[in-house]
Amino acid sequence: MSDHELNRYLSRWKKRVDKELNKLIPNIPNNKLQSAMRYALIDSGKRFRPILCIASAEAAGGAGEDVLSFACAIEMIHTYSLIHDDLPCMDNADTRRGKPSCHRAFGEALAVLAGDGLLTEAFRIMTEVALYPDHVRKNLLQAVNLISRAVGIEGMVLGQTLDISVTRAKKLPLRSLNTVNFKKTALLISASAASGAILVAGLGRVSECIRRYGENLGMAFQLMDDLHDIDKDEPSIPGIYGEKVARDLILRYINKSHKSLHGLGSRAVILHKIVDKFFNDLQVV
Ligand code: GRG
Repeated sequence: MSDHELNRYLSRWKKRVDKELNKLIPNIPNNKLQSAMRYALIDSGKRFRPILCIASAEAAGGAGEDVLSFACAIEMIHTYSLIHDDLPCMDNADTRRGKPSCHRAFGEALAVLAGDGLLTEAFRIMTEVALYPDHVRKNLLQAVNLISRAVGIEGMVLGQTLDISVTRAKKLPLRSLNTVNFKKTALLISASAASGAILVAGLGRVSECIRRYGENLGMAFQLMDDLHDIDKDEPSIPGIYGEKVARDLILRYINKSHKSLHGLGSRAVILHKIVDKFFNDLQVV
């Protein structure tokens, strides 16, 4: 697969995800809650996590369309985390996805509720059996359980809690920073990929390879983000241990991500290409 073909693949699925999200959270006049949800969600973001879910479903022998609603629900969870992360009581960010953050545009109370709404609606969509064909329905429970664990009190919510508590510490062990990255970012990316495979093929060797692929990709993803935005007030691996340590770690995670897919052969070509693109685009080396 050429780079051009991968770009076409990514842009085709991004459009498909955007169209579906637009249907799932419709524009209802005079509905402030839904307007705030749509403001944060619609026409923004790379759609990295839903596309990973779709590409993984295909790598596991299924059809991307069959997991589309589930993939959109994952994007809704991701968007909720961004809205809440930007709040004054968290990162206090004025902008997100190239425009004023949700609380800047709609006020704090509505932004909190928009995040709550996106999170809750995501679980409704993941479990709305009418949205899925029979062979996917039977795997919904396993996939939803994986996503819940990834974003819950042992996953992203705990990661964010740890992140807040380490913010004032000066020198943190690498292991603690890795734990924050793992919980805050890598678990959802890993679960996005693995859920696609679980939905079409059930739990098993293939979904396990893809889960590990996503875990390593997720760790590299967070380190890349830190590398491009070294914030002196925020403890991060490149900030505390230097860019070289971060770059070396990214290379190790990228290699492990590729290696995790070895058992899948040519079915995993798009998953490999996604790592390469992500790696090249950010010009790590
Ligand atoms: C508030 C419970 C709670 C959790 C927040 C994920 C997170 C935890 C906060 C977001 C802040 C952040 C920079 C997290 C690191 C992960 C990351 C790089 C998110 C941005 O994801 P992209 O690059 O963004 O996929 P787009 O906008 O393209 O979707």
